Amino acid sequence: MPVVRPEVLGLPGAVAATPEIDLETLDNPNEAFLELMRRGHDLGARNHLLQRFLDGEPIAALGDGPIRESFDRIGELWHDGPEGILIEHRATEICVSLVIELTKMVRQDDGGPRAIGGAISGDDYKLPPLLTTAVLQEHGFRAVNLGPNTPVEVFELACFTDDPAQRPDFVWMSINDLHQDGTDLNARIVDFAARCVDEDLTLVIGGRATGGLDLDRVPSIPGHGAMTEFATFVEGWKTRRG
Ligand code: B12
Repeated sequence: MPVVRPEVLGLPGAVAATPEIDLETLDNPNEAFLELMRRGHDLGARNHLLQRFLDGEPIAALGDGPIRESFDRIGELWHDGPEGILIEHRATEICVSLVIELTKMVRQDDGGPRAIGGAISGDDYKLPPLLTTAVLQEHGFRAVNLGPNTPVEVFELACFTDDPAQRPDFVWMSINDLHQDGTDLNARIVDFAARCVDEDLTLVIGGRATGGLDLDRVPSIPGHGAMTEFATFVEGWKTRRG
């Protein structure tokens, strides 16, 4: 029997099966995803993303492509009033659950390197840490996400624990809002980065506000503005590590 609505069974279906939106007129698939997100069409957005994932697009490419591009556009709508804010908040929640779902679809490698990270203090953005974690898992890491708004002391605790079994092999920070909360956040991050260099722990930073950090003291710390670039970096890192 034909499956009429695969999404109710938890299966991805063709985007064309989203009858109320004529996505066929949109030749760029990222535009189709934007349209689904703009309308809050969670099942359609899920079908679209899962289908592209199953067709072979890596999570990093989905993050830099449909996800980032749609938020670049949705992020402008608040200028037009509260409806724009509604669309933005709804789209964020839809996308958070989609990225979590993608993370569950990648193979878990029990022997993979351990990675930990999150977004810094004052940075409330959920999607960049979730996407970073998903990309790391897709590349065979055992990745732990500390989520948004993580104080530097928590990174220190997680990374420099005395228990060798708990120490990560790789740490990352997502910096999308370099919020100054009275403490000198920049200096704290740089101190943490210097300690990572001393203890031979790889630290990678990424995100929209990375350029606002003064990293002159730790020039060897890699910074990435996109997930595809980061995915290439982690593959090289794994090869160098052997
Ligand atoms: C959703 C959203 C919010 C939500 C966040 C909800 C949540 N809990 O996640 C809420 C409502 C909280 C919010 C609040 C604010 N926001 Co806001 N927000 C956005 C929006 C629409 C999407 C952000 C997002 O998740 N994008 C999707 C992710 C996947 O893309 P990305 O962030 O670009 O990340 C990519 C890269 O940077 C990189 N990357 C990111 N992190 C990392 C980490 C590593 C390790 C690596 C390797 C790579 C990497 O890879 C990603 C994929 O390519 C953006 C618009 C936009 N253009 O992004 C505005 C936007 C960022 N916000 C903006 C503003 C102004 C604000 C507020 C100040 C508004 C206010 N007046 O209160 C506050 C500040 C909050 C704070 N303290 O941080 C502005 C920032 C302008 C600027 N010059 O910086 C933007 C650009 C909107 C706009 N066009 O005006 N926002």
